[in-house]
Amino acid sequence: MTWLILVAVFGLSVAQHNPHLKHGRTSIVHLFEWRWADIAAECERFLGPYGYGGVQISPPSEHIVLDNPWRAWYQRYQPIGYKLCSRSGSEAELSDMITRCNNVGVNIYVDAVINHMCGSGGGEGTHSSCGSWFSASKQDFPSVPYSSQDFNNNKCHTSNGEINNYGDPNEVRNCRLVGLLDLALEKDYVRGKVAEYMNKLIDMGVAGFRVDAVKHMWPGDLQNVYGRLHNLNTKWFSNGSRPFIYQEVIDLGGEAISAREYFHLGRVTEFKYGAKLGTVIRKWNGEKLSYTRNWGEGWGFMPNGDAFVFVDNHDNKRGHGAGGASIVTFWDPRLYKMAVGYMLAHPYGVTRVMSSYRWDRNFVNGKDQNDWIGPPSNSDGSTKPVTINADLTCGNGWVCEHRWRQIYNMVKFRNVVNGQPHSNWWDNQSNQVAFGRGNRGFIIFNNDDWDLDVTLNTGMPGGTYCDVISGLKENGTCTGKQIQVGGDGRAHFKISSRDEDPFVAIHAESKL
Ligand code: QV4
Ligand code: CA
Repeated sequence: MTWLILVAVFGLSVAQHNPHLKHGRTSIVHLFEWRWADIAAECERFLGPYGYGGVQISPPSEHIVLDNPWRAWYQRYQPIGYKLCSRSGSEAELSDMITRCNNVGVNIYVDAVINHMCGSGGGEGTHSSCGSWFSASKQDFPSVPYSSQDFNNNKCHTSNGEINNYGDPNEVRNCRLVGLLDLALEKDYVRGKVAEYMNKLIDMGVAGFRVDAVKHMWPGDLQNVYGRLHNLNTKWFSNGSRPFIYQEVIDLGGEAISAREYFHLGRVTEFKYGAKLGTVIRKWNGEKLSYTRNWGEGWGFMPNGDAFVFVDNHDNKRGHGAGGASIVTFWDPRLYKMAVGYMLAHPYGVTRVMSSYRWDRNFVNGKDQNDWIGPPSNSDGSTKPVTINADLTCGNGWVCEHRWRQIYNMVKFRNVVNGQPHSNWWDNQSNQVAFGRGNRGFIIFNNDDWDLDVTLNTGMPGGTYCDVISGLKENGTCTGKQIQVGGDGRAHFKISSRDEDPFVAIHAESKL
């Protein structure tokens, strides 16, 4: 009996940590600001065939439309209701996308903005993505409906109603984050409306949620909301599957609120991961790749089973949020490919690959004045479609990091080595390191300014393998470097410090 209760309690607490990825897939990709129609096509033509397990989509809820700055990307983090028409498309297009992605085994995870509505200075009228009327000044959002009683006005005790001191948990949870009208999630009514929104998406077939601004919500309120969520749609998921929940909490240490407070509710974003990996890859603060022998919990990161990891996200790549200085992004492609390769080879955490659009940066005193610029758009403000070039890359200003060979091949690597232990570590006490994943894969990096030339035990069965960084296995032949593994598992590696990509990766399915 006690055992049964323990199972029930423990079962509940771990249920929302499982991303329900299918067909042995292990990574998701954030298709930031993509249109639903483009994501549907991408699931069928690329993500399914290349082994991606899921997509994080931009917030699908009705949002404010900003004129100043013009159609900033962050308008979607200012909901004005829960109708499902947004900059990415209509409810019908959203629904079609969810169905088509699920049908090729690619899950959809929704970015859920439930801490707040639009900014207090958001005005009044119908300048919203579905044209619903709202008034920010009266705190009136009739399409939900929410009225001023549904916001944390009296519960916030700061003079300007905003969060000024991150050292005070009451302030962080009950006051306004950059002026955003803060929902009273302790109210049964508000909890019900938020859960109704999320349940509608679950019933349509999504696999879970990236929950926005979780630091700004009380764990108890979230527990209540998550507890109201339906099981996943049995058309695509097994009976009794709970939605995957990964919660955005920026915890770099030193604040009153810690990531730990949310572990029992779902996974949590580990922001130390990208900040530290960027520092190591850039060789800042005397960091070296050889110090990553105990990467993961050994570096003070959260427990593996709670962690959701990424090299960069839509905020810290453009200086929003916190801890952005060391973050590597597509703007530094050589370092970026190594960082993403390292993340995908390493067993720690559930991994997310970023996919971006390009914008014109304009740094003044180290701050990008154009950090607000939205996705590639037509003059009427509509988002440009993602076009695909013959070499698999994207056009129209879309970067599509997830389509870079070095990155999609490492997504496949992670699938192939899934469940295998971190093994056969080697380093030169500097920035040359190598490690394997049991007998299924092996990766080696040269981030030093001199050449690497070494023979190592890979743990792999003997044979000729194709390096999936410099090329790939195509019709039984290799378009890149070939690596000979002897019957004893040993292989010779040479990586020039001037190579376009100074790392090599082989896995069981790249064997020729
Ligand atoms: C401004 C002033 C306020 C004033 C207000 C008056 O700064 O002092 O009270 O006007 O209305 C935008 C503007 C911001 C503006 C605000 C409200 O940048 O200047 O306030 O709108 O009008 C994104 C952007 C924000 C943007 C917000 C809403 O990053 O710049 O604010 O969307 O459009 C913390 C949090 C963490 C958060 C991170 C950025 O703990 O949760 O900051 N990250 C998530 C998302 C992020 C999003 C939000 C949270 C909010 O990943 O993209 O913020 O939903 O670390
Ligand atoms: Ca709040």
